[in-house]
Amino acid sequence: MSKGHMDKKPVIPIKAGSLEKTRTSSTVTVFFEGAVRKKTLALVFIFILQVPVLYYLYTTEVSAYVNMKQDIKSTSSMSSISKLCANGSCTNTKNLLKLRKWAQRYPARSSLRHMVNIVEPSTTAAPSTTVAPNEDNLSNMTKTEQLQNETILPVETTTIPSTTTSTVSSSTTTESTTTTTTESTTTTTTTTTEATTTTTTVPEKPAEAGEDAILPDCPETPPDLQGNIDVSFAHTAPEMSKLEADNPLVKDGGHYKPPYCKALYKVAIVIPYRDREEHLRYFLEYMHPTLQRQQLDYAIYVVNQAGTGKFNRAKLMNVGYAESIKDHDFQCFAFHDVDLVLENDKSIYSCPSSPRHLSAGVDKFNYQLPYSAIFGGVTELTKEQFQKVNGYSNSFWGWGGEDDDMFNRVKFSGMNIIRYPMDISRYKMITHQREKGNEPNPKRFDQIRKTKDTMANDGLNTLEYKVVSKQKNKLYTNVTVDIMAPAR
Ligand code: UD2
Ligand code: MN
Repeated sequence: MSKGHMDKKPVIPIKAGSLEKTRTSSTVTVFFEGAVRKKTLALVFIFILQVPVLYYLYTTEVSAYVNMKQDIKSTSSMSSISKLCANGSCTNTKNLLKLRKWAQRYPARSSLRHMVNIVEPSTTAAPSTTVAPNEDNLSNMTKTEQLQNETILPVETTTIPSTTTSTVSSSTTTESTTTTTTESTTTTTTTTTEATTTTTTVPEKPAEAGEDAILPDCPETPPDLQGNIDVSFAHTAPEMSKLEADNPLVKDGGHYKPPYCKALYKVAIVIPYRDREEHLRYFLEYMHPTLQRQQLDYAIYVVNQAGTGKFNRAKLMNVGYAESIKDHDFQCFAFHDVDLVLENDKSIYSCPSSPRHLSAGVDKFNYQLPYSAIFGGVTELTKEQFQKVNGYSNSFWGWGGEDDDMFNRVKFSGMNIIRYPMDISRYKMITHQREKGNEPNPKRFDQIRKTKDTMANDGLNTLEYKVVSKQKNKLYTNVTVDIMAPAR
């Protein structure tokens, strides 16, 4: 086909007025056309009206939501979450979970914990306030341990009052009172003097804040446990200021609570003490992080024997118990030599249903039990168990025997001691000489033979002491105490 032929388009004739005719031919159509026009106008009008409304919604609600999501997703805008939650818009579970995650990632940010506390009450059911004892499996015990669980007849029931006959001279301290002790205590005082501003008046009754109620329970198995801990005393123990900086969440008398869950155990760590300043710093260096990983609500009490008389480890334990329960509602007590450092954090300081001997394996004894009935080093008893045995004896002056007497008390009260498996019960002991004033107690063998007869009238119910000073340092509560020691 030629090009000219292709360009010729057919012309369709239109009759004049035909379209007009079609449009106006029906009154019905006209009516509808009008209606449609009006409707369109109305729709257009409505649409126009929607614009500012939609714009308003977008700029406020939608963008806020988008921003919030971005903020929460972002790993660098903690302040955004803070703002979101602080103004009350962070109330749904997802955001809370995010917030909690954040808070866990940055435990040092007390503001985050504070926010969790503020936001959570409305969304989290309050968990029960009772402390569940850990189920300990006796089958975990070795043969030697089982041997020592032979049944011993319980002693006659004795009424043990929970109060002591202590005389608390003062709740605040002056430097001069503590410097009257030994040279090394003076060094400790340097630390406590630095912390003078944190010294607080010790309340008569435990002041338990209700803040715990809003946190979920911590898990039975703490997630951050690492198992074996590399403990060494080859280096010089860090200065107290460094230890304080390393443990920012420990405060107010060496007290720590897990920030984002409610601890299952409230534990007082009671340390009998005199003139072991470097040991204490090693202890704090290793034990604070370990106890934090164990997610315990714990505080450390260093019970410092004043003066130079004969040392009495057991009586100091009783004082630590009596003083700690004035401060907090502790349910569990770990009686702990200052020179023992735990080497496996799976040995959780949770009081079980039976008194527990924690330091079964000590490097000094080749990580073997020296004898099956040993109950020295580190032990744990619940408040009820400790009251049941009337605490420790107050009458063991000098080295030895007080631990065996406690073993007898437990047995004569109808209880057995238990232990963790030997691969977990591992401690390193700081090497030391025996101090003057802690010479072996020659009466100890005779005393141990009589536990059954003496325990009812020698212990918590006959405890007398005088608090020289009680100071809440950052990493531990120092109780310097006059226990009326005979001269060495
Ligand atoms: C064993 C026991 C210990 C205790 C002692 C006998 C183990 C692992 N250890 O330890 O629990 O029964 O025999 O009394 O089973 N202390 C001071 N300053 C002193 C003297 C003692 O702070 O001047 C404290 C300190 O906490 C020390 C503890 O008392 O760790 C026990 O004294 P030790 O270490 O001299 O006795 P040791 O190692 O023979
Ligand atoms: Mn020792």
